[in-house]
Amino acid sequence: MHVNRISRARRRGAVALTVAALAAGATAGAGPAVAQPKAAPSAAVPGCSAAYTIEQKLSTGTTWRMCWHYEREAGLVLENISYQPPGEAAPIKVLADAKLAQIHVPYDDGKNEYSDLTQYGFGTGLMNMQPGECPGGTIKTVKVPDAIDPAHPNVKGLCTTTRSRGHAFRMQGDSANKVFQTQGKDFLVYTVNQVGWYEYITEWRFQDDGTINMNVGATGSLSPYDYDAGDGRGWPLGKGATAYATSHQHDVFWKLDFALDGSSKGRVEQYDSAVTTHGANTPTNKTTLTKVTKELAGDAKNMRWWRIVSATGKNKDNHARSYEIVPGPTTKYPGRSFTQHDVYFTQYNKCEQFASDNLPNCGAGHPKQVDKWVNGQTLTQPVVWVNVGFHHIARDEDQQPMPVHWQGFSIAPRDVTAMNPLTPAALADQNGNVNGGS
Ligand SMILES: [Cu+2]
Repeated sequence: MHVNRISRARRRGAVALTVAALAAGATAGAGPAVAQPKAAPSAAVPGCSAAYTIEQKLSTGTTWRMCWHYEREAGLVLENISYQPPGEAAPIKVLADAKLAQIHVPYDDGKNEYSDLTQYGFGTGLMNMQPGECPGGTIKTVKVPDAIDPAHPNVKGLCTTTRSRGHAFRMQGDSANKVFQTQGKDFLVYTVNQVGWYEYITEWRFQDDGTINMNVGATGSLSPYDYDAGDGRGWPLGKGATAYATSHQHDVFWKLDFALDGSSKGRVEQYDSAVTTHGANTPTNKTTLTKVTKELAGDAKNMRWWRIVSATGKNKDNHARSYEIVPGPTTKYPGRSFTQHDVYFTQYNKCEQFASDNLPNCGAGHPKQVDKWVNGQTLTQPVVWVNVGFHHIARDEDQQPMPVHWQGFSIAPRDVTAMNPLTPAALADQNGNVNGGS
């Protein structure tokens, strides 16, 4: 997947044609993409001008607001992200800063290991998008620092659009004729970045119920330079068994700086549940809280989860607002110490920007990777790093183009609002123990 720039430049024309052809095909099936006029961004997002404001009110009544900017290595950065569901008078701030923190790609044969963000031009490889790849949305122009093509630093590369996601909820009332149901809507923000032969889709999906999904999808092409016929560390592609695409791993890291209710001083909590088979009648389950007061390298486990709790904000039920980390499917790579854990909570340090191969000069002796930053500091301003791995053993279907393979995770609101943020008016009094049903 990684080649020198000359080969890559030679390849770029062909890739562009392929994308154009795909976009045309998709458009024929789904109808032409229509750019919807958007209301001018309000001044509700502090910290950015109108050009760097993203604001979307979904048809279900929830508004997401944020600022964006673009960095040379990390690519798209989202800041001051807030969520305002129906019934909330003001936006609720969720995140101060959210971005990718590394894509680490070690090959199974031990010959190559890449840091795509910090060494292989992820950020500078921002791709122009065709209208058909941002259906119903708008594509913003991004000025790319040190663009690969210096004559064209302005890339139409940031799509914002909306999508239906099926049922947000369903509940039958007094009779089959009275059904409360809502079809959920998502707000999407995404870019496509080329690294060598691969193209990474970085997608941020903001649901109308407050959930945020972060995913990276790898597509494009397998690298023709990473075929190896003989060492047993690949999978045969093409006719017979002569060309073996070398197996490899994609470890994607995200960095999230929470700022629930505007305060970066959140608390981290870990919950574990233990099931016993020795209950009086049935198995019992006991959930215990462990306060994470010091930096932690955390491992996902059955019946374990974490949340970030607001230091200041409460919902209308007088419960502290929080966001829960919902892990995605992952294949953890044991080969490097920074990939050996699923989540890291570190005390905020402006200099710590990348989960591995950290670029800023943080002073002599300051480690370059996230696992080494976990060294016992008290967590008063936690930064959350999430590692999601995918072991890619290529298959015949990966040619050509390679179907998108996704990896990612979510954060979900826990007690951010006092009830379901999309509760119909007729059910608005059903909070707590609803005696007698509805
Ligand atoms: Cu791959």
